[in-house]
Amino acid sequence: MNTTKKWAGALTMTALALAVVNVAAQQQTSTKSADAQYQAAGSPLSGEQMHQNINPKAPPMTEKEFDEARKIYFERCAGCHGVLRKGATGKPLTTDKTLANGTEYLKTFIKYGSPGGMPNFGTAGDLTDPQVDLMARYVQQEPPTPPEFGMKEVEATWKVVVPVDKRPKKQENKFDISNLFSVTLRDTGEVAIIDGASKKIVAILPTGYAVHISRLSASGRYLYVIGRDGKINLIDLWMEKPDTVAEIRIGLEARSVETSKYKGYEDKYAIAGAYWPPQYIIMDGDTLKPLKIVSTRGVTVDPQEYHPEPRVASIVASHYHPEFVVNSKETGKISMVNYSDLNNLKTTVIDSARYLHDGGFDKSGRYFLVAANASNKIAVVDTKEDKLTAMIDVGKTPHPGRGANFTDPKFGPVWATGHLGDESISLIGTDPEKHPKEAWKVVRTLKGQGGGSLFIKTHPKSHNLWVDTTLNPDAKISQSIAVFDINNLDKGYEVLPIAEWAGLGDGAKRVVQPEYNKAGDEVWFSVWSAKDKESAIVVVDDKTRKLKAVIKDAKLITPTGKFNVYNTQHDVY
Ligand code: DHE
Repeated sequence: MNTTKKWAGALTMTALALAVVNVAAQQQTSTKSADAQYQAAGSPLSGEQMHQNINPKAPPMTEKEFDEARKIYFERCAGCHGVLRKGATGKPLTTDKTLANGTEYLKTFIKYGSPGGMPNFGTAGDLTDPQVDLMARYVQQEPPTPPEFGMKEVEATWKVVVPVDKRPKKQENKFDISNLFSVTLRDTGEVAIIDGASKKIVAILPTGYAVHISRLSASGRYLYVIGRDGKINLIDLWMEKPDTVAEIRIGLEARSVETSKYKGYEDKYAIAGAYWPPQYIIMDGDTLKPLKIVSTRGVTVDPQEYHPEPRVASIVASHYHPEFVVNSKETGKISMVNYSDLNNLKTTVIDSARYLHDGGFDKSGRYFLVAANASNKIAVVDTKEDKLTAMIDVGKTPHPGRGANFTDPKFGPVWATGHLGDESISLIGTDPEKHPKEAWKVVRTLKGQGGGSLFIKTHPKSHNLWVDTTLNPDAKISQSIAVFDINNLDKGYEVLPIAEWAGLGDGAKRVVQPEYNKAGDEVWFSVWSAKDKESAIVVVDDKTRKLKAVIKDAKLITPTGKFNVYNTQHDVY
């Protein structure tokens, strides 16, 4: 840690105002809410050098204590409260607030949690009493600032492993590339490339830490994967054994990557969004050469005030203009970034609501629907007109992944999302021309197994709608999947015991992210356990809903996201 003042060493605590003990919070001893559990994943920033000013009004800490607290903060708290503690899904923890609350009050919150969603870190056994005390003192210090990551730092990480002229001129392997799956092996820092037909692992490639998503170039030749640590691997699927041909780090923490899809720009550009520093970077598509960095720092939609840390959430590529659709979480702004002239960058900024997270296109590919999760809304953007089409109230904390498009027998084309915060599944009408009355309204609400849903999926050739409940606290629910018949939605859902079908030993065995093969006749599910436990991928026959295959391998550690090349390339979901 780079301290600007010397630490005075351990001192006794200064006098502190005793805070009112929140009885409701004390009584709350339940497990973490699905939402809090989801946000609580560790940030790679815990290992970064940071700049720190001491706050003389805060209870003193030794440098060692401070370092330990900082690590805990980035592992457990930053996801909700933000790097600079300005607040996101969690409340702001800036020192004007924390100093006013005082140590005892803060300790109560950290230990017992709150009905508002703060996890009970103490009583749940995640933090010891001394650690609770440590964190209560830490949040009264000024938040340390991680370093910036500008072009100099980005360029220093850029590596072209195989130059473009040394790469294959045509496909050198025999795989059906369009039916390969890129599978995140979250805790080993790898992706597995699995052949959809044989279900064999074709390659396991080292990547950044905990790859979050994979995306394809417009041609389907190049695969881009991004780690939480901001590292992108560009993988050439034409090589005899697909492998990394270029890599780069675009920031210190990141989740999203996308490629240019507009006619004339196929395979030309890639873009990636960072959580820290809050910025996105446009790169050459085939080498990852960094071309342009744009900061997302700015003013929130409501209230209109400056936010220093608007993390870049989902990014998709427009089919109507040479544009990327970049969603900034904390400001609630959707930027349509035109990449036709990078030196004179034109961006249309659309106000929606906070906090923007994940989303996908409607069936036509014209409208992009994105979850504003803390506002319990879906924002709809018309990528042809570059305008906000609608803001739609849905259930609690929508989490669609890319969502699911299908034709409701009564209401016509719809796009659906599940929710982290309740069991509802909202179906939104998406055809303003033939079904204007239903367009951009919730036309139907289904009742699923429970809250904690992360992903929902169907396929144009299927009549099944699959809804996971990965983060539901009830193991029976998190280890199974609900499937609805699209032609008979009133009938309710059938439950398939996916984790049981995997035939694994003990472990969390959370069922996560349905993904179709190219033909749309089978669905893949990850059965996700901890790093030291066995996990698997379960393949279900879409027509019969019966088990088709279980993919197991000692190297298949913590599989989460799976991205079928064709479906990802063509936005089929
Ligand atoms: Fe994700 C998509 C962020 C936790 C698996 N996740 C996304 C996207 C964002 C995001 C911004 C959209 C990218 C896009 O479309 O461009 N995810 C975050 C978080 O900030 C969060 C809440 C906490 C964290 O620390 O990362 C988080 N995500 C998780 C998980 O715990 C999951 C289940 C397991 C994991 O790998 O970490 C997870 N996220 C995924 C997957 C997708 C995703 C599989 C892509 C789904 C798809 O079908 O497109």
